[in-house]
Amino acid sequence: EIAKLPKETLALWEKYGADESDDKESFQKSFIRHVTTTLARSIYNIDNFSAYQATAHSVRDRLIKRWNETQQTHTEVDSKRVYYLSLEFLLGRSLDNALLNLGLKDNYGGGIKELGFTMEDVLEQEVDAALGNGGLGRLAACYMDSLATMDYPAWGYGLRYTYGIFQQRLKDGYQIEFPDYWLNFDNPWELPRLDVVVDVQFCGSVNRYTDEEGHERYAWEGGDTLQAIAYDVPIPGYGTKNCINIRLWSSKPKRQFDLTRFNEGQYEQAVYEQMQAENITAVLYPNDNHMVGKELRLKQQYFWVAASLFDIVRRFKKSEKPWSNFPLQVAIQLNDTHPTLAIVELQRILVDLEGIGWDEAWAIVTQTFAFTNHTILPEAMERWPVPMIQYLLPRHMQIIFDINLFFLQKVEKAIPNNRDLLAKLSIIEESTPQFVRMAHLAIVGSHRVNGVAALHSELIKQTIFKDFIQFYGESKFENKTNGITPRRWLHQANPKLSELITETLGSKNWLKNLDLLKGLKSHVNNKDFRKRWVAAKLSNKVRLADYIQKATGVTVNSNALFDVQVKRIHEYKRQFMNILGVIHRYNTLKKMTSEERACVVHRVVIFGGKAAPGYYIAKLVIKLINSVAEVVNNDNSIEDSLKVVFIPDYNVSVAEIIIPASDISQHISTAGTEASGTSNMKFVLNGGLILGTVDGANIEICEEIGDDNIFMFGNLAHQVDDLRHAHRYRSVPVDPSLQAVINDIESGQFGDSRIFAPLINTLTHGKDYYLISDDFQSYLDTQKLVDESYKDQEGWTTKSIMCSAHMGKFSSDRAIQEYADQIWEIKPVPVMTKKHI
Ligand code: NTF
Repeated sequence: EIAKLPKETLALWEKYGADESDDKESFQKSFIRHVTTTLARSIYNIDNFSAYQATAHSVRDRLIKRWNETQQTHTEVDSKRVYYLSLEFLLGRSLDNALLNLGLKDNYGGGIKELGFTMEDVLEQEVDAALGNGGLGRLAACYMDSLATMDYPAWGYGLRYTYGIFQQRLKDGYQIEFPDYWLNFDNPWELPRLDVVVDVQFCGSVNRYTDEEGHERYAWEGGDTLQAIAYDVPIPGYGTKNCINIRLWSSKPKRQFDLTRFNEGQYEQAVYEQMQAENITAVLYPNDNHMVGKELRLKQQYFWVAASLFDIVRRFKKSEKPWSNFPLQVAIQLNDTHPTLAIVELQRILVDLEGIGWDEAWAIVTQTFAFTNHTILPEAMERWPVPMIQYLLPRHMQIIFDINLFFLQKVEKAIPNNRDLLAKLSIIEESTPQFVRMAHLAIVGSHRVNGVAALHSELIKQTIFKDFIQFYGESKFENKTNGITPRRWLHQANPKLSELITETLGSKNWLKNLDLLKGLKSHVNNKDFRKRWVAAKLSNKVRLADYIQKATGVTVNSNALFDVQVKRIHEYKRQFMNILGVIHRYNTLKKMTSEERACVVHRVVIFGGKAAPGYYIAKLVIKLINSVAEVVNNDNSIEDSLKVVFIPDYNVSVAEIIIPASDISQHISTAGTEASGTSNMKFVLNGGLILGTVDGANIEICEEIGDDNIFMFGNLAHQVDDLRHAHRYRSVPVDPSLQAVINDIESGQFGDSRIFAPLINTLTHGKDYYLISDDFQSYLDTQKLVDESYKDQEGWTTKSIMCSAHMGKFSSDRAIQEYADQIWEIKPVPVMTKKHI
């Protein structure tokens, strides 16, 4: 239609649509324009927050340009796209990241200074976008950064929660939760697409009919209809024009008012229904590695999946290609089982709405989807009661039964007369009521299944998915070791070290090719380089010490060894073992003479992380940490040799301060329980050492950096079952040091011991499911080794440098490259710079 416009009109678009430039003066102009027009303020009433908003809007203008050009290019080229379906995107702050990825930081930093602000203060104003719990959500965010940076045609799909992960505060050492109303002020990082609206149906009934060609068909009719509204979040790549999109759906009632009800005087009822509709995307479920079977959560999942698939199918249909081309144009990645209903929804669209035969439709579906598993913990496996699905999604439940029937028929044919196997493989768990096993549905409906670290990918084949190997063989199951984006987790979070690396290697290329870090090895003996390496770490520690002072009131010495464990609080992650070890250390220090104490390495033990609000034992661990901290930090007799802090409200922004400042970080999950871990990668990339178990990605990190540069301990995954079995025959822990620590707690050394009884109980009476007792001595011994190594500061510096230098593998660019080549079969599409018409 553009062709029909008069020449003069086209000329105007071209003239005024030119890029706003990225120089300092252009920024200052746009800053002042946003202050006076967007914010309706003036030089007389502008504070740091308004300065943040004006800067953000100026960046947003430039992001939108790139975003538009990217989408236009993708539409024109129309090559295969990947859609990353994730119920969580833990993006954190956007301004600094956008400034760095767009290459605007220096000009904007200088520009804002002249306008009377500092970039640091301005950046501090932004609230985190915290639409995720932990590793799974942050992984999705890192993957979007890599997809954008590597020019892949990719979209993310998620939900726009009104409340992200709760804010954590501490009261008397206990966690209390506060709602995270992050949209309180305007959010410059989203583009509301009030025109992109999708109807989503719930409940109703299924009616059978015969179509004109005499085929039996099913129609899903009646029930309630809600609307999904799109909000687009631009994700800029680093050093490229490419800027991809995360589309987040928000729920709205279909009509503003139910007019009949309104007229009948049922005003309250009409408003109530409106509220019900808005409820769906109101809040992120705050559980990590744990399933809670709430109906509202299932509604969230379907609402999100239905809107996203409608959008994907609509985009595909525009190209007017035949349906058989769908898997050649579309790859859909399922981030855990949360979006598994997408498999059923696509089959429904193809069979019920498009009239495609079942088998042909199913071939399209299975070639389109791939599934990532992120946990083997049994309590995290999603299972939904059949009656609940039947009520909310009656047609989907029928389709699930059919998928299962045809699948089990194939199994029976391939492996006859094995009823036991059929029961184990079935998508339906034959309990009362019946349950749908979402992981089974995800495996059956995908062409590829992957775990997130080498050990984890092996373990899923030997445990939870073992029976599927019998039918499919091994080739459907593979490994894609997780990765992290070096842009946020080194360049942005650790500017001093980033600068040193760039200077030393002679270019910034390492930011797009992390393997280049190995070039640091030849500088490891260079005095000046080492000095600057140590100085960068120290300045990061000073920055963290300041933060700790502000957040907790505790003063810590930046020259002490910083020992960090920050992650969600969970029994399998064993923060409990860490604090038990701290008690052991404290009581050892107390028994020493002043002279003996003068020789020990001073430590600051730093904890951070949220416990799910309903996870009683995890919350008690937080209380114990704080009770121990209270006693230790106020005991002058140990002369500053030990400090313990719990940093409240751990989130992405806090992680950016903590991670670069760590000397040693703890990744001490019971072997075989942590699928991968990704913060382990972030610490080592920043020159921090690891104290860890032989679990998840720790193993691969050890392979890369060498076992001289990591402290590993504890029992191995293959020993866990036997050890657990052995527990049944004992009433107290086997380890004497552990028993001594338990006695200390029970003596009341850290306050009323009755509070901690339920926690101590998890270790005794044949339980200790996470093997704290079995690993305790090995843990203490290895801690001693850490102290000894730290005394040799030169040796430590060498380890620190070697750690960073060998971390190339753990770039999310490497992970995304593997997914793109081996699962999605997509190619980069560089953005064509367009005229503005
Ligand atoms: C988490 N899983 C795992 O617990 C981590 O080990 C892993 O690094 C991340 O996924 C990312 O792969 C989950 O959060 C969930 F939901 F699967 F339990």
